[in-house]
Amino acid sequence: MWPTSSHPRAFHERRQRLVARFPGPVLLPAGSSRPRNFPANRYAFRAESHFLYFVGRGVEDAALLVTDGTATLFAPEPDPEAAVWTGPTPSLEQLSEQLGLEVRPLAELSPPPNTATLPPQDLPSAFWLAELLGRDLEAGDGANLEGVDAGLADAIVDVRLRHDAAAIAQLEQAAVVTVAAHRAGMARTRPGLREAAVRAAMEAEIIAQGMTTSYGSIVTVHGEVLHNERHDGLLGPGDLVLADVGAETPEGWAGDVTRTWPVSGRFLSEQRELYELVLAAQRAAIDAVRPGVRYLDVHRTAGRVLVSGLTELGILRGEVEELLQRGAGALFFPHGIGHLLGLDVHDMEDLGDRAGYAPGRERSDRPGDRYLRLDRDLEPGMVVTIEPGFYRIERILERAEEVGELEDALRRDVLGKYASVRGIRIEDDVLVTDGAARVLTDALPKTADEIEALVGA
Ligand SMILES: [Mn+2]
Repeated sequence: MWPTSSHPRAFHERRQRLVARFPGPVLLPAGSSRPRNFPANRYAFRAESHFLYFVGRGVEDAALLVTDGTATLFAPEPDPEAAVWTGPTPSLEQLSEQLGLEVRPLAELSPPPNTATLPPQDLPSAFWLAELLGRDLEAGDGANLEGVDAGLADAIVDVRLRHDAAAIAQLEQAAVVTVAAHRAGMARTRPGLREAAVRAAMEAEIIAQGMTTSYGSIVTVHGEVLHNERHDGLLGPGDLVLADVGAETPEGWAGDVTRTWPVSGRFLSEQRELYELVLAAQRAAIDAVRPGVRYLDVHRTAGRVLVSGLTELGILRGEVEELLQRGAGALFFPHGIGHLLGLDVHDMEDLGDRAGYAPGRERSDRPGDRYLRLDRDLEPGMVVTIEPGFYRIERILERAEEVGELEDALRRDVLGKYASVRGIRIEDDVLVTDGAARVLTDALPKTADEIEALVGA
């Protein structure tokens, strides 16, 4: 699938929705590309998500000003010299036509007093913005906003929280390519390869279809390292590969999917038992995704299935509700059930918990719950990930201060039989509708039998 763009009308409507909630003035910077090691060698430019949401295209060093209900894009004039190196860039008139938006030279930008903004992620843009607005701004400090900026952040969260039709179409495109990447990864897998070869097969699919990855790919036989960034491990015949890989559309919308599969193409029986338990937890959590349901309860639904299953397997002993009360689930599932998904893989996490947590709700300090990135009542149009896991994490299981009084509930002899499992996670992208949830990444199989048929095939 070669990605298609949203109609300019979608961005006009988004700007109107912002103006209705926050009269302005508002200035949203696109940001700058960041140098790798010297100024001319740069990472690929990826615009600030808030800018992309209202403009639709990353225009480097540009800024969107919305004042008196009117939006104007201020953009650098194309440098004729740069055309030699980077090819022709559209004139400001052409840009205006393509975006359906008034475009003026950046040099003319003069924001009115008390203009609200959101801190960009890169340092030079933050300096530029601070000077332009005559006040302090720190790059990436969106979690600590005050005054007019906090009002703008709340308005933007309210606009971006529920996705419009154009956004859902983008997320669907990201999902199609993400699914293709996972199929390619499963097909490429065989014993003796390095993790990097599987990662390459997955990312090749994403690049070949005109997209980029939406975050650093996790492709590892050490799934117990939750955000493993290494790809140098060898695939052993008895290993499970955990791949958490997502595609991003040119408009910036993310896919975020995890699958876990056996290198040999056949799950060992203990691997299959735990795989099916994680899958049952995932399905129960997806079934719980309905409008009005509190996301914390979706998280707890998955935890209940996991703990109940672990008592049936004999890994935990005790009464399920009591084990849950005591936090036993977090021994093997220490992270949250998922997060918001949109332009950011953790959507609007640049604004801290302002997006993920409903007003009046705060992070719990309980093990497991404390890493939950979202605790709102679900509403139609929200897209969330559902990603329970089971991990044998030495750092947790081998430390008395982590296990604590749960030692009596933990049957280490039984757990020892599951040594062939280091980490299992199953993740899909789920749209909240008026009724049952719609799984955007449903085309990617996840039963143990289906997965076996795809590996090495
Ligand atoms: Mn995720």
